[in-house]
Amino acid sequence: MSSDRFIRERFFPQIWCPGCGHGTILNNLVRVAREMGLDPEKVCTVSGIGCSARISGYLDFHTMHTLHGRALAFATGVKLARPELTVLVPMGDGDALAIGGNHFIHAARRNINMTVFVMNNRIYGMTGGQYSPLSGTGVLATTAPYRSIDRDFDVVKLAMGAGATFVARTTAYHVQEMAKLMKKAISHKGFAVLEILSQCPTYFGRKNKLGGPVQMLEYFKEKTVPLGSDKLNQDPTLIPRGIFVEETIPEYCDEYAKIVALAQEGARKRG
Ligand SMILES: Cc1ncc(C[n+]2csc(CCOP(=O)(O)OP(=O)(O)O)c2C)c(N)n1
Repeated sequence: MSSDRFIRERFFPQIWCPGCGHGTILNNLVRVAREMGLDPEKVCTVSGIGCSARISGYLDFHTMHTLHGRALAFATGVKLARPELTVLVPMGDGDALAIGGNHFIHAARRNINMTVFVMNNRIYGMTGGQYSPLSGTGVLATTAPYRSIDRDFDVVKLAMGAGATFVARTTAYHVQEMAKLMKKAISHKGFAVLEILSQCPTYFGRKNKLGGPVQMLEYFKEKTVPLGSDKLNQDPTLIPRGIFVEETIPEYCDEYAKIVALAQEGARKRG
């Protein structure tokens, strides 16, 4: 099947700024869908609101563009109603972990079979560069003109703590690794989280004087290392990439189907 089959051409040109990492993620998702032989009729992409969330418009699957921070609630409904669908949930860091943080924790805890891509650009891109829970201290943002004093947190650790059964991290620089991890995350039966560090040159980069998209990609190249690398012990500022958790435990829709069967059996017995 050609890549065109996965693209909704009438939504183009896309809205992202030149050099935005989100375009690389879209490109890879299309490639991965083609290489995995996904049937577009059997995939549902559910997103909230944000630059990242726009990705669902560009993919010619079943798609739902829902409410900021509520993509996982909608995705849970879709998956429970139609468990045979492959459910993909692309989210921004604000969408997933500020307004949507509680949904993120509980979807992970349930181990419902879907794949979350946290497109982490450490800023609210769509609304003009407000700082997000993942911006971290010392960052300049439109809502932190004298630098942010709020600490960030580690998405990977949060996902692991909340019980996600596949947790991985990559960056927009590591394109082939990203494709590999996307395939693994999509194939995983359970709640899969793939954090993708993505550059926002317009708000995060410009405000923090990080240079253009090329310099921001070089930062990902230099400041991240594969999990297990010795360098992680030598330099605590390095960010590990790779698969942190991959485990199989009962999946939520399967367990729910068993409860439905029990309830039906009970109803039959009662007459
Ligand atoms: C309930 C609600 N609150 C706030 C907004 C405004 N809003 C739209 S997108 C967004 C943040 C987007 O940032 P992020 O999720 O990190 O994605 P990005 O645009 O950076 O990809 C906000 C605050 C909204 N649409 N709905």
